[in-house]
Amino acid sequence: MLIEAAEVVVTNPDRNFVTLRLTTDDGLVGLGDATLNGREQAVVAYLAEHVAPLLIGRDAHAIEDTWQFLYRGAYWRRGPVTMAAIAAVDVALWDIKAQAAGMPLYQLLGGASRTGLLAYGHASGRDLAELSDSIRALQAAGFGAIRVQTGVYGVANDASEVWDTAAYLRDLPGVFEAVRAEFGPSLPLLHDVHHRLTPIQAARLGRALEPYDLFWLEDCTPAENQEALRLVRSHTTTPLAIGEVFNTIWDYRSLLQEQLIDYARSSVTHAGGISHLRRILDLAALHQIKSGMHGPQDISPVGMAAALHLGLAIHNFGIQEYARHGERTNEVFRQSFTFSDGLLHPGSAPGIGVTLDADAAGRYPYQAAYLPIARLRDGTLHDW
Ligand code: GCO
Ligand code: MG
Repeated sequence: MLIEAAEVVVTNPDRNFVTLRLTTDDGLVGLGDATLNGREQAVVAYLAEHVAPLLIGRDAHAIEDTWQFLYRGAYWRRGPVTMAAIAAVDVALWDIKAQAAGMPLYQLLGGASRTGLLAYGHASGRDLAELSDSIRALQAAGFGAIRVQTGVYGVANDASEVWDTAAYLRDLPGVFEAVRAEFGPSLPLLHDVHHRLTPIQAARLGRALEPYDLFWLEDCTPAENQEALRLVRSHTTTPLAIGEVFNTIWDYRSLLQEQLIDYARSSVTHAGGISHLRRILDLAALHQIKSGMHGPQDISPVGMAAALHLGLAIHNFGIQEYARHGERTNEVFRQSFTFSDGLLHPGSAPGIGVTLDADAAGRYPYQAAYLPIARLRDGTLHDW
């Protein structure tokens, strides 16, 4: 079975998405998500100009050899653009292989290791009243785990935000005290620091939040310097999640081998696809670290579906982020996965279970859009 066509589809139903569509000489169509929020066109060019021409005529079943060909054959390795492009090819080929086998992809990855995947949703609010309403709305929608953000990140609706670390460190414990008082001790609560603290500030926050028993504290400090987490780890037992901006196993090496984190956050879309993220999570499993795959709205339904198939099969699944997509996105991407009683399931459709409606996609052209930035009160640029 040979790859006969490789097309890059860019569409913007509720936000920009980049999708690779591979077609075989047997007429099978595989999809891969290649969306890199704010840098979408870089991946489009990488795929359309440099990868797609090389794929035509290759054996569609040769997933591992194609992965190695794209990783080693490019000479220039790693990085978010390269690994998103490789991920899209990898997932599209796994989609094709599972369709050819007539089974949902998770069956090729070892079969189901659980009945469903615990999902968490995003609650936010500019004050405690708004936050409480947001949490209740997610509970009503069936979520059994909730990410709590307030006053910062997640509610900023302008392109830049003023950030005040001292105020954040002073106020956040009180937010969780109020949430625990209203929603009780057992609701799994998560929080995303979004790379904004120094290691010692992160250590202080982790310790201050211990009474509120978080499921995880995410991106507590920028982790390119993986060793920085040794300081945080030595001061707090609050579970740590890191990795949504990581794209290869090399980004995680110390974090995993020294058990400096509890959850690895990479998505299939940004970490080289199913083939590579599985390697990362197998290394994580050696150190009792679980998955916490990134699942915001800028991971497309194709990337989400791939994450669910992998998450259902691996033993060390932890939790799946599920920000839910808008109506127009669901019009473009027809999905088989389901969400009920707090659990996601990839479904039993052959492949990854997502189809792309090209006509609908064509109705929503690309529009450049960028992530917000944050600045300190004195104007210094800060991590958003
Ligand atoms: C999360 C992430 C996102 C990112 C976004 C970047 O935990 O879901 O931090 O909110 O900001 O995915 O594109
Ligand atoms: Mg995050």
